[in-house]
Amino acid sequence: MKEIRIEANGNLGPIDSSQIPRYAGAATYARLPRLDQVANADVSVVGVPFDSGVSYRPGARFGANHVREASRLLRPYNPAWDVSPFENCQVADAGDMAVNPFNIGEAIETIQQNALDLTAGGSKLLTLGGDHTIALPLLRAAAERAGEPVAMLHFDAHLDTWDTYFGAAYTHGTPFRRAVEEGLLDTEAISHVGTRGPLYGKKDLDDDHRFGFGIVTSADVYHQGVLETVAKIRDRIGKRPLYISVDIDVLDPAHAPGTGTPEAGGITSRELLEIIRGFRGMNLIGADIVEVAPAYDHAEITGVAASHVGYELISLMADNFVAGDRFGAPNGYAAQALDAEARRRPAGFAPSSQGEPGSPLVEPGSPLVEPVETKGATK
Ligand SMILES: [Mn+2]
Repeated sequence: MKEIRIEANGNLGPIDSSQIPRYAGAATYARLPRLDQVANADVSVVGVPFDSGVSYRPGARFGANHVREASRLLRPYNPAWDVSPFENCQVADAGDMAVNPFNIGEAIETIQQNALDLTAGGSKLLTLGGDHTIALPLLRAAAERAGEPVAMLHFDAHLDTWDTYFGAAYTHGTPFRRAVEEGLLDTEAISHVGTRGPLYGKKDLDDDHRFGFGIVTSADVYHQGVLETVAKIRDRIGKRPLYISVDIDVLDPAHAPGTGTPEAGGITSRELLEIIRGFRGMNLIGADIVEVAPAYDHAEITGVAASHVGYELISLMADNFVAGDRFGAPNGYAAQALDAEARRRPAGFAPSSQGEPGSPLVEPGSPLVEPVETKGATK
C-alpha cells in the first residue's frame, strides 16, 4: 500500500497518522522512513538483536522490534523542547544489525563495524538493544568518530563495571570496565545515574571509583530532585562529546517490568524523561537504549517507556540543529516549574489566540495549564 508521509524542510518524516492509522503497516521506529528510503540521515536508529551476554533473564534480542511496535503513538511535535525533531533533521530507521548469537567476540566486531559504517557520513546513531554488551563496540565507534575519548552518562540500576563472569570478559555486566581499559572514555566526565541494589562487595564501588565514575544513585535523584541532578551532570560534562547509554532497568520495575535484571527502588519514567530534557545544548553524539526484554513486559509498559526515552534523545540531537546556544536553557515543562517569567510563555505553549506574544498565559497563582482546544488533533 502507498505510504503517505509528513515532509518538511526537505526531510522525509513519519507516516501521516491522520491518513494511515497508527496501528497499520510494518513498524519502524516512530513510523519513520527506512534508511534506504532517504538520501542520507542526520540521525539513524538501528536495532541490535543480541542478548548472548546476559547473566540472568534472556530475551533482549527481541527488544528493538518491541520498541518499534511501541513507538507508533509518538507524535511529530515535542512541546517539552518546542522542537519537531523529524522536521529539524532527517531521522531514519536503519533496520537491524545481523549479529552472531553464538559468538560474542564476532558479534562485538560486527556491531563496531556497522556503527562505523552508519556514522561514516556524519549521521548520529541511536541504537536499540539488545543487552548491554553492545555498549562496548558502540563506544569504540563513537570514540573513533569523535577522535577523542568521550564523556558518558550511564543510566542503569547497575554499575556494569564488573571484571568477568565465569571467566568471560565481554558480557552485559562488564562493558564500561572494558571501555575505560581501552581508553574510550573521558574519565573526567563519566557517571552512572540511577544506581541501586545490592552488590557483591564494597570492592565493586572502590573499583568503579578508581575508574573515574561518578554515581548519582536512584535515591539521590529522589532526595535532590531532577533539576539539581541535571545541574550537577551539566557542570561535570559541559559541552564535551557525550554518549548516553540507557539500560531500561534504570527505571523501577513498575515502569519497566520487561527487562532482564530488575531492581526495586528505581526512578520513574517521568524523572528519566525530565532529566534528559535538562540536557539541552549538550553535545550528544550517540546513544543506546538496551535491555528491553518483551517476554516480561505487560501492556507495552517497558516498550512505551523505551520509545519515549528514544524520542527525547532524538529531540536533543534535533534541538542542536537549531541555531543558537541552548546550553543550560530550561525546557518547556521545566520552565513552567521554574519561575513565573518562563511561565508566561513556556516553550511549546505559545500564547496563540489567548493573547499577544509574551503576554501572560495565566495569572500568577492560577492553575498552570488551562484546558486547550484540540479540535482536529490526531490521537
Ligand atoms: Mn546494564
